[in-house]
Amino acid sequence: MSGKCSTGWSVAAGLALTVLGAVLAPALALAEAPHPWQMWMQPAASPVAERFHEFHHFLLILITCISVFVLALLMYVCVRFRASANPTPSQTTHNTLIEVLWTVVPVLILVVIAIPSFKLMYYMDRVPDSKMTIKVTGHQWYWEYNYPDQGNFSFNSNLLDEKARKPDQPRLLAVDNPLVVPVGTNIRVQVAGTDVIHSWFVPSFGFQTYAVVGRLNEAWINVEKEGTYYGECNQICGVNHAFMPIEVKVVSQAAFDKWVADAKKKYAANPPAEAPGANPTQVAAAETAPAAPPASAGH
Ligand SMILES: [Cu+2]
Repeated sequence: MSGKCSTGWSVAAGLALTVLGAVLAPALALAEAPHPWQMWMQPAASPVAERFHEFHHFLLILITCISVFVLALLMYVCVRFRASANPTPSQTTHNTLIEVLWTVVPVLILVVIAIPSFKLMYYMDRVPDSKMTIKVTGHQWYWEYNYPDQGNFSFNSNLLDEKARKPDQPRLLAVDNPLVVPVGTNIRVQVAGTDVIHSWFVPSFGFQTYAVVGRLNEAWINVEKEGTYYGECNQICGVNHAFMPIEVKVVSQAAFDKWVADAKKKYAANPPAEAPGANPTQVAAAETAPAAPPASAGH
């Protein structure tokens, strides 16, 4: 299968999937959350997610071609060489040309897959010219968000109580304090954990990074459209694993600046409760600034 052909097909398939998605998802304009009977993936909202989708379509075409080819070969052999049509079977045991081909061709296919795969892996790993950093900390069972570049304030983000939920807020996805980020900005997202392994997963951002105790994992987002995006912890982390959703509000820079001014006051007056065990925010601060005073023992 030539590269040109596969690119053409993956573009065509991508278009077909997009049209199908648009037909199936009329309720939520460019849905940022999963919805009933959804097929395919949530629409891409970041450059990384767009590349994920392209790579997925390319692989889907490739594996479909391989499966159809193998199925056709099998069917041909079953029919052409069945006992009644071929009473005296061939005694051939070796064919050098075919053996070389069935070794070399799969290797070449793997190389064709590996090159864009590695390119994508490095692309999602390297934060291009980040304008700000957000620190995400997984707790049993909620997320803590920290804004080191905006005065280092932090807050906890918990599943919204059913009684507090408004009709337009999705059940089990809406939270009390969503993460707020500016639109169209390269944002470095650092992810850590305090108790067990969690995973910060927002499908439309193409972002899924493990929150591991004692480690600081990193990836980046640049959300192209304002809106509310939802995700979930996707590493089984205990009894309330299903109840630590992620809500991200993507707003204009001006709205973000205003939100930061308000949030600084709101969360300074009411800082997040200290989780049992090490607080990785303090660990990270101590690592970057060795002269920092030791963390105070209480509030
Ligand atoms: Cu979790």
